[in-house]
Amino acid sequence: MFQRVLVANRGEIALRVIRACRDMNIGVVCVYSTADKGAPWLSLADQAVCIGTGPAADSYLKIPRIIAAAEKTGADAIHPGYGFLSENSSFAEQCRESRIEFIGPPHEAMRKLGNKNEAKIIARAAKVPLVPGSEGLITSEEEALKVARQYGYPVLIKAAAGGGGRGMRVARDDASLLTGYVSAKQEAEAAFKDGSVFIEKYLEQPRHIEVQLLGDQHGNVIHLYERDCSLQRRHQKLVEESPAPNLPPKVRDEICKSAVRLAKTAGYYSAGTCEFLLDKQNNFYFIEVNSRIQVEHPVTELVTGVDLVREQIRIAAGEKLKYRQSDIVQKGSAIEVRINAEDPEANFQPSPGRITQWYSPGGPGVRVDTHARTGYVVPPNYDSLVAKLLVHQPTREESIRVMRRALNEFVVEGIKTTIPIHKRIFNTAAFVDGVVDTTFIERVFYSPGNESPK
Ligand code: MV4
Repeated sequence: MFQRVLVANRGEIALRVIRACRDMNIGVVCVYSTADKGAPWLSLADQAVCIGTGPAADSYLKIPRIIAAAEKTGADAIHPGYGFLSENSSFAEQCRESRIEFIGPPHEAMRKLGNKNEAKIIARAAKVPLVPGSEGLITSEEEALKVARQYGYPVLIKAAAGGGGRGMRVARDDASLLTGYVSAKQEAEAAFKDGSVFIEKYLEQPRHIEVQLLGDQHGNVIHLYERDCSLQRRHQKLVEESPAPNLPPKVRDEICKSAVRLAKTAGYYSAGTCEFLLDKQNNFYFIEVNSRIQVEHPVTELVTGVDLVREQIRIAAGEKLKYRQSDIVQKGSAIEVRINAEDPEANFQPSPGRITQWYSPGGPGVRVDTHARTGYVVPPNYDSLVAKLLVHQPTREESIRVMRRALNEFVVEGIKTTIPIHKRIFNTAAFVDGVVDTTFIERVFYSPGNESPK
C-alpha cells in the first residue's frame, strides 16, 4: 500500500480523499493555490504545498508543479479528484513516468474513452446499444445531410472531444443542420483543438442514467448499480439518486451488464462511470464514459455500502477487488442534492464570499460532504459546489421526507445557495412521482429565454 498520497484537488473532494487516506492509515499531502491559503481541509493534511495563484491554469492545472510537489514530499501516488486534471490522460502518463502512481484508470483507456467517437467504437465492439447515427466521424456537409436524412430529423451533431454540452447542436431541418455542422466544428476546434463531429438521432426528453463501475488491475470488473442524474440545468447536475425511479428491473440489469462489458472491452480499471440515455420506451443507449470519481459517488456509497475512494486507492496499489458482483446489493434509496454558491433567482450566477452563518443538518439517514463552515470564504475562482447533502432511507418516499427535513435544517448565510430550488423540487409532484427527465428543470421552473422563475 502507498505511504503517502498527494491530493491534486481542492474543496469537498480534497477532504473526501484526505478522509479515505486517514481511514487507511496513509499519509496525505495537499497542493493548494494562494486563493485556498488557510482553507479548512489543508489543516487535516500532513503537509500542504502552494503551487501557484488562484486561476486554476496557474495551480491545479500545472502538471510539472504537482509532480514536483509529489517528488519533494515523497508522495508515491496522486489522487486527481474530479475536474481539473482528473481526465487528462497525459497527466496520468506523466505521473507514472515519474514513478508516481496515478489513482485512476490506465492512461491508454482514458485517452481512448475521452474521445466520444472512440468510446462508441469500443461500445459497438462490446455489443452495447448506441443511439442510431453515423458509423463514425462526419467529414463533409454532404455526408452530414445524407446521415441526417437517413435517420430523420431531429438529429444532434456532437463533438467527439466534447464535454458539458459544448460542441453540440440540435438540427431539425437541412438548413439548421448545415449551420449546426459548421458551428459545432468551430466551437469544438476552439475549445478542444479537435473539430471532429458525429451525428446521432436526437432523443427528446431522455433520462440520464449512469452506471458506477469498479475494476482492478487483474481484469475483474463489477458494477455498483445505477444513478439517475436527470435533474440538471445547463449540464450542471442538481439532484442524483439511486436506484433510478420507475426503472424496470430487467432494464436495470441490462444497462449494468452493458457497462461492465464496455469496461472489460476497454481494458479499464479503477472507478468509472458509463453514461446512458433512456428514452420514453425505456430503451437505453450508451453515450460516454467518465474516467474519474464523480461528484455524486456518495449516492452509490450509501446504497451499496462500498467506500469508492478507498477502493480506488486499493486498486491503484495493485490490490484485487474486495467484492464480487454477487456481494453488491442496492439497499434502500439514496438521494443527493448539490448545494452550490449560486443565486437561483439570478440565473444561477456565482455567489462567492464569506459564509457568515453555517449550520448543516444531521440526524438519522443524513450525510453532508462539505469543506465549508461559518467564516469560510468561498473563492470566486472555482466550481461553486459548497456541500453535497445526501439522505439514505429504506424507500424513496422516506428519502424525500428526510431530504425536506434536512433542507429545512440547513442554514447558510452570507452567500446565496441552491437550497431554495431544492426545496421547490422536493415539493413538486412530478419529482415526487419519479417522473423526471433531463428537461425537467427548464420545463418546470424556467421557461426558455426567460431567466426568471415562473
Ligand atoms: C444526447 C441527447 C439527446 N439525444 N444525445 C448532453 C451532454 C452529453 N453528455 C450528451 N448530452 C445529450 N446527448 C442524443 N442523441 C441529450 C443530451 C442532453 C443531456 C444528456 C444528459 C444529461 C443532461 C442533458 C441535457 C441536455 C441534453
